[in-house]
Amino acid sequence: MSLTLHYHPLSSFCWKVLIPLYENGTAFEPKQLNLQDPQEVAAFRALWPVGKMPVLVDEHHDRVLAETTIIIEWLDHHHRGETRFVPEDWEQAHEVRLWDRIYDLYVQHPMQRIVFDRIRPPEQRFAIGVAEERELLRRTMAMVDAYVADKHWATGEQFTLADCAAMPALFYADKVEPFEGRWPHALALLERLKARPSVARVLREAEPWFRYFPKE
Ligand SMILES: N[C@@H](CCC(=O)N[C@@H](CS)C(=O)NCC(=O)O)C(=O)O
Repeated sequence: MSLTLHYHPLSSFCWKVLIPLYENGTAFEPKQLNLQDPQEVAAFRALWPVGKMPVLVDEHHDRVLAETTIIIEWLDHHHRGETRFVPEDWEQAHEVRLWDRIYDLYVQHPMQRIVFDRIRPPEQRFAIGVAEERELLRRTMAMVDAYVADKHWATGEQFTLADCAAMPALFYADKVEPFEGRWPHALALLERLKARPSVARVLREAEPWFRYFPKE
């Protein structure tokens, strides 16, 4: 098979790439990574030294692709399907790319740091850092909520790259800073995203792993 995705079903950034693959029914081989296995980690790092999931190997084009946004742009160009993830219109594409960055950098990243702190031994936890990440996450969520108030998908009428970024970001952000009663429009967008078949499939496949999500 031409495409192989190195991933884990619980990983939020892996969801971001699974969504567009499922959206267009793109054929690929899923290779689940076991980060507890040093040999697997070494093999994965030989592929992509940064060591962040997911990584897509495109044999046909002889390319190893990392970084979710770059992977989705690649799929949109080389493995095009009915759903397009980057609009043809330059202004719209610019807006989509902005919100893709906002969801990754200011929703997912603070959320990840808050969650990762939970799995550290208590003496190595970083309370001030976590408080700062929460503050950033809350400020960003207030901005997201106001922006999506009049939108169906993350940036408007078209389901795009920004939605692929929004879904995992909002799903896990809601777990660490519950949206209910604070950010109703973001919550409504999250519910619409969860109902989309490609997203529902990602969530179904992640379900058996949810018990490993570190709660407070
Ligand atoms: N900027 C990267 C972020 C990817 C990322 O943070 N992946 C996490 C999983 S959600 C990861 O690989 N964590 C394992 C590690 O850091 O060792 C992207 O967009 O692909």
